[in-house]
Amino acid sequence: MEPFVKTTKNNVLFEIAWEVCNQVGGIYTVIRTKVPAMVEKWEDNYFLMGPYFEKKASSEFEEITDMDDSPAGRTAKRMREMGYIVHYGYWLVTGKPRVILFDLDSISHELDTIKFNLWEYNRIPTINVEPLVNQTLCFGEMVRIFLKEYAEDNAKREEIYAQFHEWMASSGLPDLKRENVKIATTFTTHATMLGRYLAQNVSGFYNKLPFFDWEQEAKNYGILAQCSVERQAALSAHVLTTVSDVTARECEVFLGRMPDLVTPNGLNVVRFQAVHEFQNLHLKFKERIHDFVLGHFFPSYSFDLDKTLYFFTSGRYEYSNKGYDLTLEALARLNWKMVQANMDMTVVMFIVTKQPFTSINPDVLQSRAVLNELQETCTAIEKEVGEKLFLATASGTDHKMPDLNNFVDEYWRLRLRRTIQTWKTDKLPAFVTHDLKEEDGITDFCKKANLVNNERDRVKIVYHPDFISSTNPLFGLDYGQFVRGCHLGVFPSYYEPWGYTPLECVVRGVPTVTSDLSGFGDYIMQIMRDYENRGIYVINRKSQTYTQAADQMADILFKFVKMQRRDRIMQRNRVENISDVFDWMNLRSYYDTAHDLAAKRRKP
Ligand code: G6P
Ligand code: 1S3
Repeated sequence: MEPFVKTTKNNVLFEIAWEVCNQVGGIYTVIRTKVPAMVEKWEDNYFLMGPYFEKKASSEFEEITDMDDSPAGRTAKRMREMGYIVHYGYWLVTGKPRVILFDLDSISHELDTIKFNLWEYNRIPTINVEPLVNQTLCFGEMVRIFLKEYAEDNAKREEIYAQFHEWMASSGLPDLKRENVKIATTFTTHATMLGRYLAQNVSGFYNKLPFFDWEQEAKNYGILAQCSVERQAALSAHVLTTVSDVTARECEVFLGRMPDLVTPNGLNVVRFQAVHEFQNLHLKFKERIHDFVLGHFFPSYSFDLDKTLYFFTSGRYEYSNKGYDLTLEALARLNWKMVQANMDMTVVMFIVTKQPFTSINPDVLQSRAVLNELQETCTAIEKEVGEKLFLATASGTDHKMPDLNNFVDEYWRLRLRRTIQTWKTDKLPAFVTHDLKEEDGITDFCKKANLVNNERDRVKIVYHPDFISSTNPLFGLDYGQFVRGCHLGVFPSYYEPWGYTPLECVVRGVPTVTSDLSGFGDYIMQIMRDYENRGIYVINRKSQTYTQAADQMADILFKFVKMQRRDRIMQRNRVENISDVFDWMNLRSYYDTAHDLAAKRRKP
C-alpha cells in the first residue's frame, strides 16, 4: 500500500451521489462510512454533493447561514445569484464534512432544455421517463453547472477532482467532458441497471452475459434513458471503477468499457479495546431475542433456549437476487437432517425484509403483551414473597421454614392463573409476524415445504416483512444490536455487486454465509485462504447448479449447528479479527489510486 500523504492545499475533491443526505440503499452506507477516511486525507478540501429533500435534510443537514468565503462557498453563492436554490452546510455524520445540496425544483422549469441538450449532444433519450428520472436529470444538471463555474474560477490554481457515484448523479458528466471542463473525473458504478433487471428475469444470466445487446435489452425493460446516462457517464469519465470483479464483467458488456480498477467497499470500523466486549454484547442481545422467541413460540410449545441458534437474513425483497429462495431451500434440507439426526438443537431463522403489510399480526402482538404481563406478575409476586419472607423469618421464633404459599395474595394468585390461561394456545406459532397485503415467494415456499413452525421441526421460521428498528414492539432492538444477538447471517446472493450485509456481520463478530457471485464473497476468496475457518462460508453458485448449491449450504449449516459453544465463541473471535481489512482507512487507497489516475489522464 502507498504511504499515506495528506492532500496539499492545491487539491480539492467533490464527491457526488444521489444518496448524500438521502438514504435509499447501499450507496448511502458507502458514502457515509467513508467520510472519516476522506476527511482525514482531504481535510477542508472535501465536499459532498447531493439532492435537497427537506424532510431528510432536516435530520442530518446543518446549513451554514453565514456563507463562508471559501471557493466552494463563493460558487454556491453565484449559483444562487443565477436563480437556483443551493444549500451549503454540514452533513451531521461522523467526520462532519461540508456538503452542497441542490433544490431540484429550482431548475425543473429548464427540464425540457436539459433533455433537448442530452439528446442533441450525447444521444441520451429521456422523453416520457418516470418522475424519479426527471429529478435525477435536474440533479445532474445542477452538479454540472456548479462544477463548471467552480472550475472556471479555480482550475488554474488547483487540481479539481470529482468522484461520481451511479447514473443518478451523473447525467452532467458527458457535458463536462464535451466542454473540456478542467476536472479529473471518476465514475463509480455500484451495479449496472441491466444487470439488476436481467439477473432477476433471465435464467442462466451469467452464462448469457457476453451475448446481451445492451440497447435492445434496455428498450425491452423500458429503461433506455437510465442505461444511456449510465453508459455515457462511464464512457466520459477519465476513470471508471466498480465495486467488484463480478460487476466489472457487466460493465464491459453493458457500459462498453472495462473498469480501470475495482474499488471495494469498507466500513468505518470501530473496535473495542477489550476483546471480550463484543462477546458480552452478543450474550446481552441474544437474551433480548430470547424474550421475543419465548413470547412467540412458548404459548404453543417450548424448547431449550440454551440450545437454540439464531440465524437471519436481511435486505431488500429481491427473492432470487438476494438468495432468499436458496436460503429457504437449504433450511428445509437442514430441518430434515436435524430431525433425522434426532437433534435437540433448535434453529430460529429470521427473515428481515420489506414487503407491503397492513399491520403486525394481532396474535403475535397479543402473545408479546401476555409475556410482558406474565413477567410483571412474576416480578410482583417475587417482590411480595421476598418482603414477607424476610419479615417472617426476622420476626419468627419457632425456627421453622415458613410456607411460601401463604405469602402470595389472593389477588396475585388469580392474576397469575388468568395470565397462564390466556398464555397457552393450540395454534402453531405464526411464521409471518405481520399481515401481508399479498402472499409472496417466502410464504409460498414455507407453505409448500410445510416449514410452518410445527412442533417437531427443528428449524423455525420468523418472517418479519419490515426492517428492524429500536422502536419495533416485537424486538425493541436496532438492526446492529439484533445482528450481534444472532449466531449466523445468511446471504447466498445470486446478484449482488458488493453486499454489505455479510460485512456488517463480520465487524460485529458474527459468522456469515455469502456467495461467490456476490462482490464481497468474490473479494474474500481473493484475499484470504482460510475464510471458512474464520467464519465466512462462501457458497459456490458460479459453477454449481441450484440444487447442488442448496445441498452445499445445508451441509454447511448442519456443520454449524453441530458446533459446541466453545467453538462458536472462538469462531466469533476469528471473524471479528478480520474487521480491519475492511476499514476505510485501508480501503480508501483504492479511491486514491483512481483519483490520481484521473488527474494524470486529464492532463494533455
Ligand atoms: C459470549 C459470552 C459467553 C456466552 C456466549 C454464548 O461469548 O461472552 O458468556 O456463553 O456468548 O455463546 P452462544 O454461541 O451459545 O450464543
Ligand atoms: C448497490 O446497492 P444494491 O443493494 O442495490 O450498491 C451497494 C454499495 O456498493 C452494494 O453493496 C450492493 O451490492 C448494490 O446493490
